[in-house]
Amino acid sequence: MNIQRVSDLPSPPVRPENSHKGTFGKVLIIAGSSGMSGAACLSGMGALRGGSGLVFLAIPESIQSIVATVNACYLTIPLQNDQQGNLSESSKTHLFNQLHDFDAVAIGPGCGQHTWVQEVTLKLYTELKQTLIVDADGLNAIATSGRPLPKATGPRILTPHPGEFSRLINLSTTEIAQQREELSIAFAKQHQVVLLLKGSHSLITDGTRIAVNTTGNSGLATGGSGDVLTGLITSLAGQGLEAFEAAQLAAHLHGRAGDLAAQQLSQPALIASDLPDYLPEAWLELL
Ligand code: NPW
Ligand code: AMP
Ligand code: MG
Repeated sequence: MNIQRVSDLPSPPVRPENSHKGTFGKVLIIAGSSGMSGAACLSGMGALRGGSGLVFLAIPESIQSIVATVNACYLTIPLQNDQQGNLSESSKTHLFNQLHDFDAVAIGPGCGQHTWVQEVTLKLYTELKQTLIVDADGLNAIATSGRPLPKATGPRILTPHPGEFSRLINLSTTEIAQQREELSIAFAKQHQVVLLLKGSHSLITDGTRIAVNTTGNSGLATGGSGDVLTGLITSLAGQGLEAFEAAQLAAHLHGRAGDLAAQQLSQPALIASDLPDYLPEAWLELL
């Protein structure tokens, strides 16, 4: 297989002196559900510390007040859904009518496996022109749709952990562990996406290039860690980084934040909400 191995990190997004918040991207993350409001908050923090100018969180109305008070910098879009898990027509219209305004969109962290998550994920996947990051329940929605991955209308970044990848490709996590690179490259090539297969030494591939992330430690194996990563990737894509580069740089920064956090806090005591606090130091190493 003729694949380019990438070891150099991409340059961080340029921050011109004569700039404003619009310069640094307006991103939307569709996340959270009752019981998993934390996933929305953590991905929002990843996006804010990633450098985005504006971070919008589209979240179920029932958790809006919780999420909005976690950080004053979040902008929130409430989603009304009924007891069957369907999104109201007014919420759909409101959400879809403003999509053109965003520089990058993510769906999945903590969304749960509701009907609306599948509907919105598939609609975004097939219609959104901008970069879409699909994580967690966005990936589960694709896996349970019973259909092959549809054709995309813009760049797509999929960020499964081995359990989520196993649901997407119908192989066991043991089989995946035995041929991580081959399976990731084949999937990215077949579906023309960027795949970030998470774990120790996460892989990032677009089917023609592969990067192996060298940062991070087992302290990152803690609930919510991947949700922070999703926000960070979305932020970098929203600042104009090409999909492969956004995923590669985000994986590096996320892992470095984990390494710096572990030096101070230890690996066992590291929790996902620590990561945004260590992203500034991880950034400073690159600037
Ligand atoms: P095991 O446990 O080893 O048998 P799920 P999730 C497997 C949200 N969160 N290597 C694992 O296998 C997320 O965003 C919300 C091998 C198990 O079978 C999602 O929306 C939080 N196997 C939702 O929760 C904080 C691996 O996959 C399965 C593996 C569910 O996401 C937590 C578990 O994966 C969380 O982020 C690996 N490296 N990693 C919040 N505070 O709101 C996993 N597996 O069922 O997709 O569950 O990842 O927790
Ligand atoms: P998630 O399972 O979605 O919460 O994502 C977990 C995040 O932590 C991913 O970015 C993984 O690459 C990272 N991670 C998990 N376990 C390890 C590990 N043992 N070493 C390095 N990174 C890890
Ligand atoms: Mg996750």
